[in-house]
Amino acid sequence: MSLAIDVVTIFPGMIAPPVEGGIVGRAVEAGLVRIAAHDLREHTDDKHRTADDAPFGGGPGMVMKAEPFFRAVEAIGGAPTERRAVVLLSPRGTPFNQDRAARYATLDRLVLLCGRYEGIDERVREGLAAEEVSVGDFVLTGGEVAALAVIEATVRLLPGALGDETSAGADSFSDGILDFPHYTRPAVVRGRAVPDVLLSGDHGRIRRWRRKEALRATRERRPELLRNARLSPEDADLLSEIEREDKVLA
Ligand code: J9Q
Repeated sequence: MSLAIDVVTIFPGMIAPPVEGGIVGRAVEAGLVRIAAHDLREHTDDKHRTADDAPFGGGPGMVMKAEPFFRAVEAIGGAPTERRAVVLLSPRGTPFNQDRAARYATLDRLVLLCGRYEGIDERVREGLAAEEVSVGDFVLTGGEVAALAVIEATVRLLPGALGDETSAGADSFSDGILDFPHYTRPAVVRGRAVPDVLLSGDHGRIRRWRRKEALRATRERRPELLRNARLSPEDADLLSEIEREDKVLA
């Protein structure tokens, strides 16, 4: 069975063109996924199609009203037996990551709710048992760009989405650490040479060097990832080497 993705937004035009091209567009054409953007304002009930209102308790900004989201999700429908997640994009959410993308890729339906920065009435999250998800610690005006990130990360994991050449399993993050650095021709650029090992033809040494540089980058830039990474005994050796090198330089 294929995945259905439904996006609820006041800006459906922000979703359509990005999902028409690239890997996602090809997956749609191949029938691996169906993507629909639904205009939240179609589910408002006044002549101005009002989707937001002032916050109870006062303060600046506007809060998105609950009832249009409930109606939009009811209109999307779906079989009672389908495996579904409702996801609310918000900077208050738990961090989106590759494990979550892999889970979404196993579902029958993914419903993405886009609000504006000030937020959506909390009763939407409660009433729809929505997972509140963040794609990073920065301020967006609305959830649409965050929803596109979730769509791309999820769809490329669907079997067949990447074609035969590439496998999602070989990607950065598939084992929870950062990727190694990459080089292509020419061998010298503006006086900067490619690391010798990559020209050696010794595939054992190359593999070990790449793994070490992936671990080094992770340790320097994202040390918190090493806590949960799937590390082998060789990885532990490489990390010890890196630590010894650091001490020599210090
Ligand atoms: C809706 N900043 O930010 C990071 N992940 C999601 C968001 C977000 C935002 C504003 C509105 C989502």
